[in-house]
Amino acid sequence: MPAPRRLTRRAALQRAAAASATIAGSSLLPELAAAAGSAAGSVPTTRLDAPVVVVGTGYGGAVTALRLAQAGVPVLMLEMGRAWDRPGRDGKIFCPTLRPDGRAMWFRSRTRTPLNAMFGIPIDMPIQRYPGVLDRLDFPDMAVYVGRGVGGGSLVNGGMAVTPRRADFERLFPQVDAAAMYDTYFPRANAELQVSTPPVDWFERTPIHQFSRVARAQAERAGFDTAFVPSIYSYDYMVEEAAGRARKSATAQEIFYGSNHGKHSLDKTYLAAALATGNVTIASLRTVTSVRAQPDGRYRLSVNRINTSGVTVAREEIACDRLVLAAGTMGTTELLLRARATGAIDGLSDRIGEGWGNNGNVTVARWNPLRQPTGTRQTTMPAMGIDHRDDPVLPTFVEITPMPTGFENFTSSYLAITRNPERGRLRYDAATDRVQLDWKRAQAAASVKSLKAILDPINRQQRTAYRSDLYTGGRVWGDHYTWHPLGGCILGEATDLYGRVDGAPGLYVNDGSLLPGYATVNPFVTITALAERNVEQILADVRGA
Ligand code: FAE
Repeated sequence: MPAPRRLTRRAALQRAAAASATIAGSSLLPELAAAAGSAAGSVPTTRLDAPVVVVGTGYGGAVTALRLAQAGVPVLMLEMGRAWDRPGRDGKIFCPTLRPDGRAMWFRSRTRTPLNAMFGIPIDMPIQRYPGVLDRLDFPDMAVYVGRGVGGGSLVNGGMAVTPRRADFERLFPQVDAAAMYDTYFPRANAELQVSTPPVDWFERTPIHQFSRVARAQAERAGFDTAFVPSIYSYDYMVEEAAGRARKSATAQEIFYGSNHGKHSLDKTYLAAALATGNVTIASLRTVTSVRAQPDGRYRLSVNRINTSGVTVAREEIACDRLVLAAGTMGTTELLLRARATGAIDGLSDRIGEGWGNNGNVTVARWNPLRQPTGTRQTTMPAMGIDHRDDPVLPTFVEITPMPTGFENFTSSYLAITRNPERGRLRYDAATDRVQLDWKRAQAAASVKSLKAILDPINRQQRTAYRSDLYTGGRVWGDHYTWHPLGGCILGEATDLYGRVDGAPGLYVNDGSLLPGYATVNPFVTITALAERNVEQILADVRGA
């Protein structure tokens, strides 16, 4: 297909003016503006034109928008979730974790929590169908959790902001210049994300981290090292919150249905800075259903604009010179697989959909001896991990996660990131027009083995056991779901070394789908830093350099 045209600044501004003239009015309050219903066939279609479109407002999309906008390039961002900027009737933007409502989950009539039982009793609750902030994509042997809304995964994640060790990064990305990553892009990402670490004195005495200290002491007694885990939850805020001087969020069980306070989610960092340039328009409640190459070298997106009932109230056909897919591993890969299968874009790589991984995620909880209580008040934001990454056979990073039930539960719980060589495959299913994941439960066995290698010795020493009452059916290992889907459009395989999609000039991927299924630690800092690196190439292309 022809190469995309070089975009002059004048042409870019003209297009952006045309795009924002049409979009801005509806993007200010898109959920309310879109309230009118529509019968099938009567949905109006609007045609728009934009120089650069970014699909998705998570880490990769937010970095891309900010850096292009700072360079004077107008950017239109499309996001299927809502903007989480207005409180509900209870005065809060996000709903309480223990009393969830529609804000909790993406169009479900019942919550689907990962730990779905307590003492064997199911804990999921009925909710209203609404474009809530946490989505769960169910496949036969794997459930994938993702964030929905302006800010993507940053709205719901555990805030753990871990930079991989340089040697580990070099093994994952041998063709990427590690010196540039560690001198420039990782520091830049950490600064923009406002990552902080807990003040050590405070950590050692605060009741809200008793659970961390108990699990640390047990790990160290069994001969394992531990390390602090940085966070995008502000520790300045956390200290005040723990002391009762700031409104409660992390100490009020808030986490995966959104944090009302304290957290530097992307809407407060990258996206706020991007909007402040005046060059970015964010259109929420817009689902991109397909992307297509036009004969003139541009791309066209078909977009459904939905209301808060999930009804499509309008359609938009948007043409652009450059298209950046940052819809996350699942969203980006689905759009590209659909485009390949339907012939909407010729020449896409066979590697699209390959190399999906769950970052070796597996979770588990252990009972503790009664003489080692973990505390009735716990923060939801983890701050410590068992660092077993040096093990040559089963390198593992095990985060000590809270279980903030509000009563003493004598439990230590963990999220492990393990090096599991197994990979799944995303493929397009024409019958449902959706992506399917080929992944079998047995593929998680290596991850469970890695975690057992650390926790079995601790159990032996403490004379304790794993809990089997936190999932219905008596399951012990949380190896059937993931917070960290990665891969599908791997850097240097489905794209070039900067996320430029093979065979499709002007089309870019800049999100977690570029990572090879495993990041050695929690992934968003790596996604952000790589996006910072890749966007420089996108900008050079836009300028025609
Ligand atoms: P992501 O942040 O997922 O953003 C993609 C955006 O695109 C989303 O807002 C989607 O709604 C939107 N989108 C998708 N498809 C479409 C479409 N067709 N049209 C329009 N919009 C679309 O992508 N990682 C860590 O490093 N530390 C943690 O502590 C951590 N905890 C987590 C806890 C939870 C509950 C979850 C769900 C994830 C967690 N993660 C954590 C993972 C992390 O949030 C995730 O890797 C990043 O958010 C991925 O960033 P991307 O830019 O790839």
